[in-house]
Amino acid sequence: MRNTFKVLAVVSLVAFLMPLMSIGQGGGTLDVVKGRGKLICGVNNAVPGFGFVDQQGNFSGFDIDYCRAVAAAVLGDPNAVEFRPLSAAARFTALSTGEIDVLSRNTTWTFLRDVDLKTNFAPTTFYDGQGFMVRASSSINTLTDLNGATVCVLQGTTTEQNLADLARRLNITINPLVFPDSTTRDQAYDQGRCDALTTDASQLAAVRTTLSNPADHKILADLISKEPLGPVVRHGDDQWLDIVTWTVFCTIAAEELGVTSGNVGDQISSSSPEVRRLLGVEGDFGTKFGLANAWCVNVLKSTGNYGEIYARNLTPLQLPRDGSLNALYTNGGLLYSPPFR
Ligand SMILES: N[C@@H](CCC(=O)N[C@@H](CS)C(=O)NCC(=O)O)C(=O)O
Repeated sequence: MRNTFKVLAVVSLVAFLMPLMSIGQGGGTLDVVKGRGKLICGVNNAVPGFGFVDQQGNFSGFDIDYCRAVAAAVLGDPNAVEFRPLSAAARFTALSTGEIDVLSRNTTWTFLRDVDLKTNFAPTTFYDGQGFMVRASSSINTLTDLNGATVCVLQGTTTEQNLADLARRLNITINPLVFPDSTTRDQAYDQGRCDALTTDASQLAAVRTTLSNPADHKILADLISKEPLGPVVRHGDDQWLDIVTWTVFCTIAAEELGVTSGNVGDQISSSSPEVRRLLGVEGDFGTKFGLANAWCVNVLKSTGNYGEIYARNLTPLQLPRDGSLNALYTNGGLLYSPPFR
């Protein structure tokens, strides 16, 4: 009798834990998302251009568009997304526990995040680097001038780690003043509690516009790190990683092949073999990973190709694309999709 109870208890515990374990390991995310009818995307809500929510609760930005692109690829609807705002420090726990299906929150691909936190990074969507802002009147002009400086920085970021590395590398003293969110960090800098503010360079110009007197601040020319940003999923679900990966490549390849949100309807009758495979007219590529063959058409109709996503969200921030790492490889940049074949 006792043994029967034990067996029953173990069986019910396993039955209860199995779905959680499979989510924890990332298995079956596609089925979970399809069953739920919406994607849950971990995002930023405080960084204009990348991930931002307005007073009406509308989310916008480059990373937000990649959430919409995945929803369009998987569910055929770019609006079938719940955006889950996450702090920098909380984002990886939210991913590993299955609270979110994908993280799209200006997140840098690093060895430890990939290997130790057991995540997988989709291709880089934005190549960033870490920079500094100081008062225009300050005598800080180069990195070594930061010796003795107090620097405002966000907790749980590569920014915080790179700052410590910089001090070690240059053998100088830097006093970090660490904040849990960028609003309090920026206010502290504005109030003069720090000599410098450091973050991803893509953010610095936007942060400057929010200060009481933007013209009183200058951005140093030096960048101290590589910050390849892109969407992130859990280890252990190759199909889901493939879907997020090729959704990014769909936007990049489309730009290279000249397919846009405006002409995708016409391009379906293109005679180019690769355009035909990209748009699912030939090759049944969608069904190979559990999606409709028009998955990339749905992405392009919703968000447009990479160039359109960039122009809509990042060009207004005065982040020029030409001559940057974020240009297509055909234009001297690093954006390069493997072939659709
Ligand atoms: N790319 C870096 C930094 C990411 C990051 O958190 N950046 C700031 C940009 S200002 C941010 O997201 N701030 C918004 C907030 O946490 O309130 C990383 O992955 O650790």
